[in-house]
Amino acid sequence: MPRSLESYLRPGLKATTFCPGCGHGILLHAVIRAVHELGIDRRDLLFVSGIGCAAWIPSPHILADTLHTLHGRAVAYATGAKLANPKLQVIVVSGDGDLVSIGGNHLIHAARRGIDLTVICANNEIYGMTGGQAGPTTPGGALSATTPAGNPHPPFDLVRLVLGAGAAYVARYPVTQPRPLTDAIKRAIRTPAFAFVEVASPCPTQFGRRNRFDDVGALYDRIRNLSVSRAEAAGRSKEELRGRIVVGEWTPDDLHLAAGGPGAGGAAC
Ligand SMILES: Cc1ncc(C[n+]2csc(CCOP(=O)(O)OP(=O)(O)O)c2C)c(N)n1
Ligand code: SF4
Ligand SMILES: [Mg+2]
Repeated sequence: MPRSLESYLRPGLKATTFCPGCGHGILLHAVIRAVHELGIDRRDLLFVSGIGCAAWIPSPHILADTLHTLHGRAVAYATGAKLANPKLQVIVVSGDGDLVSIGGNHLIHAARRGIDLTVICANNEIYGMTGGQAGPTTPGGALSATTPAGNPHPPFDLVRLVLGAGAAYVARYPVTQPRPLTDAIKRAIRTPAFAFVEVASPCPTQFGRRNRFDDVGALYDRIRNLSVSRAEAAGRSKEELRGRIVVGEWTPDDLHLAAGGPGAGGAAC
């Protein structure tokens, strides 16, 4: 991280909480850079997270107000904070399990109500912190602690889920595209309504090892190779897009389009 951004880290931090190769560290950098480039006064910022490895992105790392809350309840706490102090720039950063599994109802109803929140979902396609259980974003066929014979269920397409629920701005980028990811976070923060950014963030320890990506580089190559832009996706059939990560930005006008997320609709492993 460049020296100019170091002031965003809490003094006394000796080490990151993440395993070597975890994508969440890259996302931490993107969030800090976005806030820095927008020039937001740190006293106007509140980060909210639930429980999980991703929930450690803001707290204990970022030197700003942070609410590290209960598993699945980050969006509920964020809603309360925003209602109590509408001037606050409230940014939720949490995991796919936290936001979409146990917290799924809070997510879709906050989108439906149009609450002015920015929600950043670190999607590593698994419950990382608790030992690699499958969740609603785990690709079909993927191996996990709870699907040793392969996940029989298709994952949610988070872009379509949140857009369908009423979000004003939705984006999806992998951590392998840090610049477009940072710009998307900036646009989400600037959106004066419910905005959501899904971030494909590899988990080498729980997803990678179980799915035979012993080499961290190969796990990043997987995300890189699966990613296709909206423009590239436009000319491809549903079958061709199965398991691909369609990246880009969406608004309510795009609701009729199929998006296609990490592992969406089929085996990506
Ligand atoms: C009410 C409740 N249920 C279950 C848990 C256990 N738990 C903690 S974190 C977690 C999953 C986290 O997964 P995710 O949000 O995807 O974050 P990751 O660790 O993958 O980044 C679970 C099931 C809990 N702490 N509280
Ligand atoms: S278990 Fe996975 S998500 Fe958690 S810190 Fe390690 S690599 Fe990252
Ligand atoms: Mg996860």
